[in-house]
Amino acid sequence: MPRSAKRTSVVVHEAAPKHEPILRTFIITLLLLASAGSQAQSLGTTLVSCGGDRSGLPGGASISWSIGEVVAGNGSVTGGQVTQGMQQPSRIAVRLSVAALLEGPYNAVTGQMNDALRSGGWLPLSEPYGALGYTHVGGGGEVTTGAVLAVTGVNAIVDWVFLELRSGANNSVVSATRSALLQRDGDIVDTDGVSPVRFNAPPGAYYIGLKHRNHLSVLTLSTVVLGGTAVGVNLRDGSTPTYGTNALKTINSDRVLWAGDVRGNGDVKYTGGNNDRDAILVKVGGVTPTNTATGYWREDVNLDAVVKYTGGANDRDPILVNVGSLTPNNVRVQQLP
Ligand SMILES: [Ca+2]
Ligand SMILES: [Ca+2]
Ligand SMILES: [Ca+2]
Repeated sequence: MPRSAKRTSVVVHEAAPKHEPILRTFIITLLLLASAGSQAQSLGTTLVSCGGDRSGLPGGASISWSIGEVVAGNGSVTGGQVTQGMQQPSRIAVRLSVAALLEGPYNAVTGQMNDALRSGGWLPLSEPYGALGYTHVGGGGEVTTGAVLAVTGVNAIVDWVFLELRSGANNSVVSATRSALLQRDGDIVDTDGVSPVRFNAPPGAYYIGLKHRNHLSVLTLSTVVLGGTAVGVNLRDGSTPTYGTNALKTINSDRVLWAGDVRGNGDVKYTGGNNDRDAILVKVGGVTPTNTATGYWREDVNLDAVVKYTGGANDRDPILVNVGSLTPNNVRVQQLP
């Protein structure tokens, strides 16, 4: 029995390392390759140098940069931190205070705008323009707070607006955008409800553009030099020339953005293809013109939170008035380059 058991044990040992010759060949090949590599002594001199380039920035400025400096990270010191390497303490920004009026919610008696969207709780905390297809440059996704929308009086928020900085070298080129908030008295403020609007853009000369989701856009005729301290641009009193002809409507001594571009396609149109009137009818159901739709809708031309096709304070009449009540086939075209 013991001899038999020993013989069995030998058989097992012989059968197990079947692939050993292949493995051994592989390891030897690796060693040979490594040996051959270590004997190749033809490495030339390597020069490690600084690198760098110049990159364009929004607004036409440029920045020079290098990769030659070692950044070793932060270190703590008493009362603060030190960072090895160059550092920009904060992002370059310019600030802008635009004043403007929208015709839709404008009240010619008070000279202010209604804030029915806000008081009715319809005004969104997030800016609507990204979702509507407006192209943001640097801006977008702005969010405000319930506390900001709780403010009443002349500084109550009417709606979100869309501001553009266009290149001082070319008024067709949008350098930076921000969604901002419009107060009842026309002040356009940042998402905190009070501050001038901040753009991540270098100081310089810009054309200022203003858009609203159902009014015709407007652009300043001349550039405005912006910097870290807020600069005011008044589009409500006629003191700031605008691009094109009749880009703003005059009511009393005020200038207002033309209401009625429900489709947001750059015109106010009452009849014909893609007109702005039909969109209102569709919104109230398309069949019964006396129906209404409540909420935050682009078809709500006068921003009273109700889309209305007929009857008092309807949203259709301002479109007809703005193309000319006696010339319903006319089209009022947005004045932009
Ligand atoms: Ca104000
Ligand atoms: Ca239109
Ligand atoms: Ca309405």
